[in-house]
Amino acid sequence: MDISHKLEELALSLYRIDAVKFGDFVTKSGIKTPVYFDLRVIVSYPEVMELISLLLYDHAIKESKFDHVCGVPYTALPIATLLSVKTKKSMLMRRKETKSYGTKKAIEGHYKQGEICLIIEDVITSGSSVMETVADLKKEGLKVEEAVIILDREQGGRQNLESNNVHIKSLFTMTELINILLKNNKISKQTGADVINYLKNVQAPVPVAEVDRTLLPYEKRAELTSNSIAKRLFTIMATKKTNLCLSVDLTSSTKILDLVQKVGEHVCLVKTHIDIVEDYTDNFIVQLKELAQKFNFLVLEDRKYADIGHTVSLQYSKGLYNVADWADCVTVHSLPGEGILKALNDSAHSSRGVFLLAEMSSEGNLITPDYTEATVKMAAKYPELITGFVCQKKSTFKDPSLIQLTPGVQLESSKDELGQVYNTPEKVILENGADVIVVGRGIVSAKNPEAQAVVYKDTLWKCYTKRVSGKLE
Ligand code: 5BU
Repeated sequence: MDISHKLEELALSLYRIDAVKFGDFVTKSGIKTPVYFDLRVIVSYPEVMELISLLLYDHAIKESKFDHVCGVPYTALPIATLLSVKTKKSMLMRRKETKSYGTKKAIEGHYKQGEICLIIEDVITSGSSVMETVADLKKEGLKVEEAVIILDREQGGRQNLESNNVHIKSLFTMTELINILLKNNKISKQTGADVINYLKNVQAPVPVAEVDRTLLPYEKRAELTSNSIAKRLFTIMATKKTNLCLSVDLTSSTKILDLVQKVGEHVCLVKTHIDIVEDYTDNFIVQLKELAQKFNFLVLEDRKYADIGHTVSLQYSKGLYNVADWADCVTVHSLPGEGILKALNDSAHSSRGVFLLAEMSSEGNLITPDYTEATVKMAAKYPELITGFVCQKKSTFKDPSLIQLTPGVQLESSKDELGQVYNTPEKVILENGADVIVVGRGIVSAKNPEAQAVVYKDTLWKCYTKRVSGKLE
């Protein structure tokens, strides 16, 4: 077929069915635009859908090698379907909605690792929607080398995608489309000039290349954080060469101080449950803080606050323990909503931090993926307060300035009789993204806790250095 003739026919059809509009609009990437392309309407025009799929096939796909097609949700899905049928290649579908249950897959369809998937998209501006689909497909072990597009708005999307090794073929650039409409007197010279001028001046923001937080060394991450405790903790870890947090779950203050005296030099953080101490006195805290000073570690009170903001601010700064006075950081549940963070933000002084609980280590806990995601979002509003998350998975958050504190760790995988689940240092650091590793009974109940703390410290640090070297096999 005569491709240029068919392309002209398509351009005019798109104009006729209002898939290309001229006026004042804002794109998905937040850019003001005098021209808007909305292909959602094509489902009402089967002849236009057929023409698009024929042109994509002839112009862009015939020569390509691939095993699957995947449309970027949602507008490109019907086109991808037509192309799947035409090429007799299977289709994959990416779920766009947040997954409510852990078992729901991001990619639907049958595929094998290493197979090649071709992306179909209607319009690219920054290229970020295509990149999201590419990222999900790559997570499944699929190869993605090429995307075929109906319209390239010429605002940086092509360059962004090419720099991520996704090659682009498009039916039209915006300039080509405008020229066809001008030639056929569908738009005025002024409108055409406005659009061309706009394209020259307005480029889509380049999506920031995503850094894998777990590959950055602690000292680099110390520079990125807005929370003073995270900065100190990253720095302590880097200088003392330890990412071990001792969870000192003993009920006698003398035993706690005795143990901390022995292992203080090997840890970056000591985690307390102050309400289990049977002989609490203010002097106990004075001595604990002296050890913290001497050995250069921070103190985390694992209080897991979970009440309304007003109550939590009282629990935090009043009462027998006056936690606000001495704990460098505390653990907090997101369950009651943002008020709990507002309360702590107001009552904590500037050199304090919060670890927000995004996941738990215990078997059968009721935290869902949606809860975790909402927790991470909530934290983003309080960068100066939040030190990091208590969580179990690398994918839980991306921000390299925050710290992943992971409990449930022993040298061998196991469980206790009350549902605590233990993973190994290798698993939590190399696979699950842990930055600070909480060990309680693994050290506290050992015959020689000091020697055992050294074993943990060395093993954990080895895993961390392997991780940041990037040489994971
Ligand atoms: P263990 O002896 O290593 O099992 O102690 C783990 C500590 O971490 C203990 O103080 C718990 O209260 C704490 N913890 C946990 O184990 N799992 C979690 O998800 C959270 C805290 Br949050």
